[in-house]
Amino acid sequence: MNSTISQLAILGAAPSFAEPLHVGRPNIANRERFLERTGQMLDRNWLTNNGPLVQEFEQRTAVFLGVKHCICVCNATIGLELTIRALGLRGEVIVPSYTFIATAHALQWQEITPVFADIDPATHNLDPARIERHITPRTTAILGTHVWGRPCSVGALSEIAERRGLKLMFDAAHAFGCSHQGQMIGGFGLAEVFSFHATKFLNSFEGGAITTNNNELAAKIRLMTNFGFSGYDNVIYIGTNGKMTEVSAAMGLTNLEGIEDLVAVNRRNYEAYRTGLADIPGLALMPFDPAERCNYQYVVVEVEEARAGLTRDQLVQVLQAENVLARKYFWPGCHRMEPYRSLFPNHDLLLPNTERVAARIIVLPTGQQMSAKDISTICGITRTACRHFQEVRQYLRGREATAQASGDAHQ
Ligand code: T4K
Repeated sequence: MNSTISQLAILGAAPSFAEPLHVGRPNIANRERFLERTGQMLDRNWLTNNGPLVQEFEQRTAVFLGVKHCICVCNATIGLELTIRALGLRGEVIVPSYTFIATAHALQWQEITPVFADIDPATHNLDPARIERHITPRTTAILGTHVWGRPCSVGALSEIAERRGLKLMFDAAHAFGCSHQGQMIGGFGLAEVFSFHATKFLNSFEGGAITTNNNELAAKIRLMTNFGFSGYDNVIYIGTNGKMTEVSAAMGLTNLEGIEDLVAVNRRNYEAYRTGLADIPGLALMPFDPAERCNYQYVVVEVEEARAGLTRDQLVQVLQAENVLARKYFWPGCHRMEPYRSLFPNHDLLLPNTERVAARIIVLPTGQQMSAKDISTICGITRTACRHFQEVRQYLRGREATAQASGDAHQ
């Protein structure tokens, strides 16, 4: 759908959408099945602590991913913390800054220093060529994030880890249902950690899973998830409460059963965006490898100001005025947030690609909430705003000047 400049909400028209369109609206595959499972759970009166639904979810997830072990947890942040501790990581760990803050915090929380390495601007994942310069005698591991569900350069990272005597694990929070060279993400490195947060491709309200092919590690993590208990009255490790509840597993299982439908919806939306944005100069929709399995959960657009006419931030303002709550993940990068900004004040100099990508990315709404018409409207707004970029820029500059003047007047 094409709109005209007079229809842009940023210039005073009514917003195109009466209700906000969010990035991260939860997907629910089959409400009736979920309620049925929840009813059975209440009848059993078994609500948490390794109940039958958690056990079933773990088994079916392990089969789906082709891994030996799956341990469900209450969220991926705790999952990362548990895995980091179970692997005995210390000192420094190399991570991307272009990731959600939880990746870095899971280390810092345990007084391990996250050392931020730059990304490959084409993949948004750790660039293997930029890792070795950060290795010091204190480095114990590499922690890669499969950003947007696109796999890290697993082979190259494994080679570096092996040659330099480092451990390798992955934050796979975005990557449930995605593959790398035909193998499902979940079995790479020593362990991988998925998020089943409400906003994720497969949600269990809050939740996550640690997957590994290592028997010893799995056994250790399983005990640590339950305070370190080994049977009644016997604690053998420091542990925490990382357990998933039964109601979360009921949602997770139901969504796992409906996973092909969830992918189909996301894929349909992704293709609609691809068609709708194709002819807008300066906007590049991030591609997925058609040879791999992919969950299409993130619709990621890179904005090149010189060709689009608008900056990423200006385009976000245009969309938000229309009630399209586009997001700037992962702006401004972990290294520009506390405590890392204070710990490493000049780290931006080492992360030129992170800085550049973080300043150019917009994530658009997808999932079951979106219709083809909604997406066509969003693409129409975007095209109109870019076509009339001079008027939009002028208006935004005027608005900023007014805000500045009224701020000054109040001082
Ligand atoms: N590693 C990576 C790479 C991650 O991306 C994440 C989480 C983690 C680790 C840690 O996983 P968990 O510990 O969370 O399992 C959101 C999510 O809270 C977070 O899980 C996610 N990454 C991150 C990318 O996005 P926010 O602060 O942007 O969330 P928020 O509250 O703004 O929600 C996003 C949008 O979703 C909102 O506009 C409203 C909508 N929404 C949200 C919820 C929760 C709904 O419509 N319904 C809902 O129930 O972090």
